[in-house]
Amino acid sequence: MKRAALVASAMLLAACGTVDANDAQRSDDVTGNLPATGAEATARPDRAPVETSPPNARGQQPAFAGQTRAPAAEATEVEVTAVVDGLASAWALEFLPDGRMLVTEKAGTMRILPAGGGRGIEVTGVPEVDARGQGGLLDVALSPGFAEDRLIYFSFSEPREGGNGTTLARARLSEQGGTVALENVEILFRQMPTWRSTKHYGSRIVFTPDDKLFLVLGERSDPRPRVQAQQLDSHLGKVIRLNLDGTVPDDNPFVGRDDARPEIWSYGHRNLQSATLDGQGRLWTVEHGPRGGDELNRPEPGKNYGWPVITYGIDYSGKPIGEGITAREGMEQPVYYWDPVIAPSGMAYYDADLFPEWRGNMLIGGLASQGLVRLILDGDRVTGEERIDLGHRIRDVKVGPDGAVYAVTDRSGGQILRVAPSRS
Ligand SMILES: [Ca+2]
Ligand SMILES: [Ca+2]
Repeated sequence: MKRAALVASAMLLAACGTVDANDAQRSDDVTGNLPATGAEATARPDRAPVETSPPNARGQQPAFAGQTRAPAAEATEVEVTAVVDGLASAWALEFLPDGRMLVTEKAGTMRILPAGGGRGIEVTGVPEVDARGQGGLLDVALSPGFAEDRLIYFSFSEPREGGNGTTLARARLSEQGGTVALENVEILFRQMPTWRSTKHYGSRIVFTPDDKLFLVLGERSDPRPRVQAQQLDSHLGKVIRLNLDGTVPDDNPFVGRDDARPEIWSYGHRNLQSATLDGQGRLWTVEHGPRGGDELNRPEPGKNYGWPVITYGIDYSGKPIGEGITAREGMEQPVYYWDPVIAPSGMAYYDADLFPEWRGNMLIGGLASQGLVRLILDGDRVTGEERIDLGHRIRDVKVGPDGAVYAVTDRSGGQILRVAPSRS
């Protein structure tokens, strides 16, 4: 019997700079059959969950089996290489069609990085951002027609009269003679109301195959704006759906209602910082919950995801959130939740060839959890979870053109880590 357990050793072959060695080895004790290829093959229902710490919220029960602490997935042996370093609190990563990387940094810079490393070229013309607290230059995404239109979409904490707010813009990425500039910067959407806060801006931008976009947003955190996550006349704590030019699609769920903002797709969210489409083109999100309440959802039009009326976990003060309830009629349950939290960042749906056993899985960056969270899905249920320790707070996750997974580390001296199957 071949030992199925593989050691998740992160072999750090730094192409530039150094990476903290991660010599923590995970042992596991399973001696079952080796799986065939395929996403379902690494789900191991016989296993204990990866999370072994006690939950923050004692006494809360999941609404259904498998809603939290799914069985540990088959561990993956990976090799981690730092391909870029020296970034300053990078927030988002996208690959350009030629393989270079487009990166945002929180303080308000955007860079194009050569695939081989180095700090690359700074993009000029980025609007002013409010980089205090959790704010700054946030997500970036390439237009679906980028090869022809050279448009990029980006979100940022916009300084405004009376406060700030998350704003979505697009611009043409104009490159000539070794310089790159944003031209024709167009504001497409402003989250309203403007608020005085430095927290919970969201955000991620996701394009759909039918030429729409989702922008996922936070609820600005404080008790006063927080309740607006339940209000349809506010953009706080919402998933927003727009046409590519920023106008409102006719088939959005609240179009035509006087008491609702028409951009809203779903509501009752806390601070959404992860979003991606699955293989069927459906939106999935992960939001930062309270202490012990991070959650995975598949937001559907017009539905209420509960915050702050229902939630798992407790307030960071240790008190219950609201009435301390986890379920209510008319409010959606998360597909999955984490207590303790992972502190999610970017996420990616894996459909490449380099990790055949990961196809159909969700990969979520973790700030507090300092690595990748890999979720195995069976239909719309989570059946397995793996933690891939990268030893750093992870701010964004992308699947590269080579099928490797690229993870962006947070804070100064930030790196882009390439995660590939171990060659051993
Ligand atoms: Ca992005
Ligand atoms: Ca919820």
